[in-house]
Amino acid sequence: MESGRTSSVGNDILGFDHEGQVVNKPDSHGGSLDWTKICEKSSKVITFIDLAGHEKYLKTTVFGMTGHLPDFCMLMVGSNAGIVGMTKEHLGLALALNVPVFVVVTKIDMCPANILQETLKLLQRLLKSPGCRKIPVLVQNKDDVIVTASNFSSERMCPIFQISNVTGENMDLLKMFLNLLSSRTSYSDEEPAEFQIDDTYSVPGVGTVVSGTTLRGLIRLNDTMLLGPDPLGNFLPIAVKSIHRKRMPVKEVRGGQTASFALKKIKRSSIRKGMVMVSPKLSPQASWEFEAEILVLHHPTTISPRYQAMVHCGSIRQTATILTMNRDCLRTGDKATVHFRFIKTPEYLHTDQRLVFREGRTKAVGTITKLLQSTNNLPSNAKPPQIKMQSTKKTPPRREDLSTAANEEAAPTGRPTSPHTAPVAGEDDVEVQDGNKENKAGSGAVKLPLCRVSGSKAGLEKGTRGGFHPCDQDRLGSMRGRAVVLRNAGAFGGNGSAGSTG
Ligand SMILES: Nc1nc2c(ncn2[C@@H]2O[C@H](COP(=O)(O)OP(=O)(O)OP(=O)(O)O)[C@@H](O)[C@H]2O)c(=O)[nH]1
Ligand SMILES: [Mg+2]
Repeated sequence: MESGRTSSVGNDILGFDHEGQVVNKPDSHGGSLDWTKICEKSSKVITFIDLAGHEKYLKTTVFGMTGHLPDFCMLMVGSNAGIVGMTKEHLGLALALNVPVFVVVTKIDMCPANILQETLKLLQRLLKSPGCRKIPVLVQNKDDVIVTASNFSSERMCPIFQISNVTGENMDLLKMFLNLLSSRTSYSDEEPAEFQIDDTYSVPGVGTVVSGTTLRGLIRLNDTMLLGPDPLGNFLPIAVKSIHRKRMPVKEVRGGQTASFALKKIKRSSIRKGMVMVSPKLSPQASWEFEAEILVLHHPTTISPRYQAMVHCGSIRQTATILTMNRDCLRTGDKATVHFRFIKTPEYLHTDQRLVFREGRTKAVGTITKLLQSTNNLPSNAKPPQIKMQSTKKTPPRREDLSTAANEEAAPTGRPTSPHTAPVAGEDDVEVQDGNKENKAGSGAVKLPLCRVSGSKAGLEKGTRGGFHPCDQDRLGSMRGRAVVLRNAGAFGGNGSAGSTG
């Protein structure tokens, strides 16, 4: 992980061999590690999604948590700094999204004993508070690691590690814990595929590339998917011409995996975060309005109808207005059924999806209970579309017309399709790896991507940091600064209770 103030969603991977030893070794220059080598040698690979600790980047951090399906959250606490505002903020977010949390207290090499004890005391008090209802366990030895790792997914147990990145003290315990964790989610290839887009790129010589997470099902090369919704709520057929995973071309991706797709004949500007690519079997519908059960974690005064705030739901980030609710107004701690309406464009939603509703210091969490206004028709009071799909037709195709549109829009004409279209231009392609070839490891290992990594990321129109492409995260994420998150599809599927940060 890079040091310095993190402002975006970063990535790194940690590989374990069959004996549970970390395979990562810094290269001779002490620089970044080679993902190809890590994956080759590993039985299990954990991906860290590094999120920003600073308040200024909270919006990005919320997106990292809602949009990257973490399995677990590793909350980082500086032992000297103690429990700061953002510690509570990030802990509250993990609780609200039902992501199990473990805490790593760092910098114990430079912390006086009494301050460390004070930090641990406050931390345990916070975790036990009514808003969290966790069972904190100070991990002191290998037995503690085994006990906490085997009970961790229960969500209530919260292991606390005390480490130093400088002396390496207790790092063995943390590594052992990470190796023992297994993914909380399992996926079936039989389900119709859904892929959520969390970023777009224009790659010279390749065209538009979208990156994101496969939420379920299996997507194969040359599959035709429906991309949308556009501002009118329509979905456009699009053929999958190339797939990359961990910067490597693959033939397929499946539930839980991140990937990027090169798309033909579509402008980057017509694709936005929060759009999806789904199997035509789903006959997807976009919703302008939805109903959700929400819990207000914090609001300075009261929330009433016409209140607007940013809704985060999966990779969707859009302002929504409260149209009605089953109470006159909402204060901190209140629960209500609320009818929301997006202000800009309809979105592809599911019932039971978790959402975060926030604006400044106001925060609410909830679960979508009903989809409303789910049609292709523009409601009469809707604003005119602001994003143009690159359709040759004046009117976007209705669903019946999609097959024709598919031929017009998705069939490659002109320039031949490169088998190596990638978010990374000019990289040296290495051996093509079937995305299917996973889980080399035996028992208990997280279902792992076997991946190859190559080359530079020159040519990316949009910058990434730390030498890693944002689409390369998988499974485990790191919220450095304050937390690490492991990917978890269950994070939004769950109905569990939300906690306030107390
Ligand atoms: N002495 C000591 N220094 C540490 C330790 N861990 C990190 N540091 C230093 O603390 C500084 C900040 O580390 P980062 O990893 O960038 O912190 P961060 O939590 O990612 O910060 P944000 O990205 O802003 O959230 C760096 O200078 C590190 O070298 C530790 O265990 N002991
Ligand atoms: Mg950082």
